[in-house]
Amino acid sequence: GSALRVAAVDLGATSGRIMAGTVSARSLHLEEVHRFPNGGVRVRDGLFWDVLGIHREVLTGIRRVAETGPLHGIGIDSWAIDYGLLDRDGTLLGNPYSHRDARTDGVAAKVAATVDPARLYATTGLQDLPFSTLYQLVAAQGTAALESAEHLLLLPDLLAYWLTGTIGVERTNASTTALYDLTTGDWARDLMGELGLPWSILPPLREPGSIIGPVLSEVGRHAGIPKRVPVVAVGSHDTASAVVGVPADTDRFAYISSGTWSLVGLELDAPVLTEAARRADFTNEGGVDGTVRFLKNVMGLWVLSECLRTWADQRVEGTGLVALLAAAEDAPALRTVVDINDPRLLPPGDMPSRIRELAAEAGEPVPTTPVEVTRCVLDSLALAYRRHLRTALELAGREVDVVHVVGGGSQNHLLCQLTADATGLPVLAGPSEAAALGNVLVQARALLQEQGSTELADLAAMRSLIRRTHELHRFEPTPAARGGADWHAAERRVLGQGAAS
Ligand code: ADP
Ligand code: LRH
Repeated sequence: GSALRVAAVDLGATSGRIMAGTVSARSLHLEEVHRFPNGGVRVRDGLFWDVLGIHREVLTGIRRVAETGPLHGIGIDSWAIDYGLLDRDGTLLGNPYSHRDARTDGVAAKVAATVDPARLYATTGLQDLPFSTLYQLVAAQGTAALESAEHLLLLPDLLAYWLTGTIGVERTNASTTALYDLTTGDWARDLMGELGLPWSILPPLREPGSIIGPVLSEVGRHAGIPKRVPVVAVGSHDTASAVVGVPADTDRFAYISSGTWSLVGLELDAPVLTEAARRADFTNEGGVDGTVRFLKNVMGLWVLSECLRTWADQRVEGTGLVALLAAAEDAPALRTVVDINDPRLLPPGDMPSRIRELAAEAGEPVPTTPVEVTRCVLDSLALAYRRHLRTALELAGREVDVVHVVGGGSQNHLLCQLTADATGLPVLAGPSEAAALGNVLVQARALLQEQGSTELADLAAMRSLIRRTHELHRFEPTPAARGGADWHAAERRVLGQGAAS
C-alpha cells in the first residue's frame, strides 16, 4: 500500500517534540517539525506544568506536519503520573502539578499507615515512587479542585480531550498511577475507596491502538489542522512508546530508556510480584500488546541537566553539554560515586552542591570542578544501571546478551561506554527518538488495521522495521587488561553508603 504519514507528539519533561512519521512496508522515516523546551513553572510554593503552553505548542507542531504533507493520524505520549482534573463542564481545574512538587513529601508514610505496602504492591505492582498519582491525590484531599472534580485525565489524555472532546485514560499510562490494579486490568477502586478518594473521577480505560476520535471541527479550524483527522491512542506513557521503539532482534535484551529519567529493565510477558521484587522496589508497568515493563526508575540525566542549568545561572564558563562530556571522558574513572537515587536529587535546585554534599557524607572525594561533578554523575548513573539490571535479571529469572539504550541519552557516548563497562554487556545505542517511533508505529498499525491490512502485526515486526531503517552505535565493555575500571569495588562503596533506593 501507499505510505502513511502521521504526527507523533512526544512530550518529555525536558522538551516536547512533534514529528512527522512516514511508514510503508519497507520504510520508516521520522522528521522533527517542532521542538520546544519544557520544564516546571514555580508559582509561589507550587511547581506546575504550563499545560496551556504545551497545548499551543502541540497545535503548532501538528499544523506544521499538516502543512508539509498528508496527515493520516495524530498520537500523543508524555511523561507519566501527572494529571489534570476537569469539573462537570469539562473545564480544567487549575494547572497540573509537577511530580517534583513538594506537596507529596511524607504522604507515602501516611498512606502506609492505612494500606499495607505489601497489599499496595500486590495490587499496583509498582515501585514506591513518592510522587505517584495516588499520593498526589491523597495530598490534594480537601482541596476545592479535587472536591469539584468530575474527571481525572493523565496529560496525554487531557491533550487528546482538547483535540477530540473525548474522555478516557489510556491503559499503559493508567498503569503508572498506582490507581490501577494490574491483576484485574481495571482501576483499583477499592483501594481508592479505603483512602477516601473519589474513584468516580476515573474515566473509562482505552487501549493503545484504538481510535480516540476525530479532531473536532472547531478545534481544527482554529488551529489549521485538517478536518476529521483521527487521534489514535498510542502507548501514551512515553516509556511504553520508547520500549516499542527499542530495535531489538531477540528477546534476550534489556533496555535503558534514557531521558530526564532513566528507566532500566526488561520486557516480560507477565508481572513479577514476588516479595523479593517488592523489597527490591521494582515496577511492573503495562506495555503495548499486553507486555509488562519490569523496570526501575533511576534519577537519570535530570541530575546532569539541573547541574548545567545551575552553572549557566552562575555564569560558569565552559559548561555546555558537549564540552563537558568531552572533558569528562578524560577525567579519572570512578573517583567519586554517590547514590544517584537519593531523594534529595528529585526536586529542582542547585544540583552541584547536592552532589558535593552526598559525596562528603559518604566519605568520597568531593568533586569540585564542573568536569569532576559531571564525571561523578555519569559514573554513578552507570553504577546504578549495573546494579538494577542485575537485580531485574535475578528477579525475573532471565539472561540477556545486550543492553539497548534509547532516548536523548543514547547520544551521550561516554555514558553508553560506561554502561557497557559497568554491566559487562554490549550496549546498542539509538534511536534517540525511540518514543516517537513507537508512537508512529502503533498509530500506523491501527490505521492499517482499519484498511484491513495486517502489516506491523506485532512488536517484533515493528522493531525489525526500526532496525532496518535506523543506525545504531555499538559499545563493547572495556576489558580489564585495557584499563577497565573496577566497577565491583565501586558498587561496594555505594552500597556501603546505605544505597537502598
Ligand atoms: P525527555 O524525553 O525526558 O525530555 P530526552 O529523551 O529528550 O528527554 O533526553 C534528554 C537528555 O538527552 C538531555 O538531558 C541530555 O542529557 C541528553 N542529550 C540530548 N542531546 C544530546 C547530545 N547531543 N549529546 C549527549 N546527550 C544529549
Ligand atoms: C519518563 C517518565 C517515567 C516516569 C516519569 C514520571 O519520561 O514517564 O517513565 O516514571 O516520567
